[in-house]
Amino acid sequence: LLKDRIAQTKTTLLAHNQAHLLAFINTLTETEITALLDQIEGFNFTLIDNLIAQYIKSDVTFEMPSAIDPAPAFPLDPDSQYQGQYDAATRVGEQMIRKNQVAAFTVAGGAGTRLNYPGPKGNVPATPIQEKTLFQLFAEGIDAVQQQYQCTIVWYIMTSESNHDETIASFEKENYFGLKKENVICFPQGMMPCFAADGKILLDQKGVVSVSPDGHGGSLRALYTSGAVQDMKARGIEVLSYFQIDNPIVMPIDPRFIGLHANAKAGMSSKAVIKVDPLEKVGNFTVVDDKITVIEYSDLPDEVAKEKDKDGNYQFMLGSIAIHLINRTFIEEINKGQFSLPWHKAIKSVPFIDSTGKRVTPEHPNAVKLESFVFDALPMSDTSIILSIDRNEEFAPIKNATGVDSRESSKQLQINRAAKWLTACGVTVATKENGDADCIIEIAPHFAHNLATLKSKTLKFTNIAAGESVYLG
Ligand code: UD2
Repeated sequence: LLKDRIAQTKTTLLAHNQAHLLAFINTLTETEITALLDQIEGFNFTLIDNLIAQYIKSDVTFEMPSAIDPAPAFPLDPDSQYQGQYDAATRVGEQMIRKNQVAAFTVAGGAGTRLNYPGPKGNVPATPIQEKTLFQLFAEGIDAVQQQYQCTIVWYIMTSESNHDETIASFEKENYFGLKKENVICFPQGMMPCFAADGKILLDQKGVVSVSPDGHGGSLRALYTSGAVQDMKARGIEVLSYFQIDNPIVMPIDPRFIGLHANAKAGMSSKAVIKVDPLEKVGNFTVVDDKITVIEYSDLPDEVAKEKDKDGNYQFMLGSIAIHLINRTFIEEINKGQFSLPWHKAIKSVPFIDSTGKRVTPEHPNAVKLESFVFDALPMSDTSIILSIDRNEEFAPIKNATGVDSRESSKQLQINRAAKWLTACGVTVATKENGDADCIIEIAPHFAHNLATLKSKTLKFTNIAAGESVYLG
């Protein structure tokens, strides 16, 4: 039987110019051979051939649309008319939350190579005093919403092959951080083979093909194939609140955003920040063919990014911080329609087995990884809204080991937000000349997950002096 499988796989691989994947089969045990065949049989070689032609062998460049317009957004500072809309939307969102129609969804399948942290990024200690992990922080944030609205918030988490078991183990070890185990659902995303520049798939070991996660865009298929969407349907969940694992101050569930999205009958929506400058490295919200479309910073020519309107203001200042709402029915519809997202190419250093069977760890980028991006699904939605938000309130990413977007910079942003909330409650907080809080503050989501909740608390102090450490938990 095994011989037959090997022969069949060989024929397929020869037809697709990938026969080298079985080059070391004679050195493998039967179990290793079976695992290798399982892996290879899982690939769609017709798709892979197309990808190699389109993305690896050709010098693919982004095709700039012939016309792009700035995207409209609900403003950060509403006038009285918008305020009325916002208040009504908040009531709608709260109603949906109370009816258990909203779930949280975290994409946590990335390799996190820039952070250089072993294991799931959700285990990174993130908060300034208690060093709570990202998983714990989100769990507490989700539970705070459950308490506030006396509801159930199911939490879907997309992992990848390389961190799925460890993610589950982290939740098991910590007793799901107080959440009910049946309401935390982890599922792995799809994997893509890694390619050499000539289109040959790389071997990671003699019996293991080199693969990497297929990008956060893979979530739209993985939600469907894993059964998560069916689970949502069974529980009456209509909307997923999508956020990345790397942003500790994200609002896991935002009633106003949910209400604006629902009232507009949108399929997929986004939050946006005003970029700090036109070339900031985040996706750009634009309108292409009447559809909200994100163009990655690397694809938007600098001269377009810097275009000004007739009043002299930069036109394309709405940046994507990867916070979305996605309807269950939208995911069902696109999957029934055999959707495909464009692939984006990343050139990386990937260890491989060379033709002599030696494992090489290259010093320079040698491989192509292909990823799809979730925001590329936005134009598939008939309607899509954008809500402008204050980055100081909702965006403190942890991406790098040091410097910009590191744990350190994120902690300062977390402290600054806590200081701002406390100041709004009448507390005097020591501040540095550059505006940063000159103390260490951490507010646990269980204590207050937003300013309104903090305002309802009786605080036992009116002042935080320079160098002081205050934990509200
Ligand atoms: C992303 C956005 C950028 C901006 C920024 C905000 C892209 C291409 N760019 O940049 O426009 O919004 O975030 O912080 O998205 N992930 C998976 N599976 C994968 C790959 C990634 O789950 O296969 C998760 C990963 O765990 C993380 C998130 O997606 O939570 C972001 O991934 P990234 O580091 O590739 O995106 P980044 O920071 O370059």
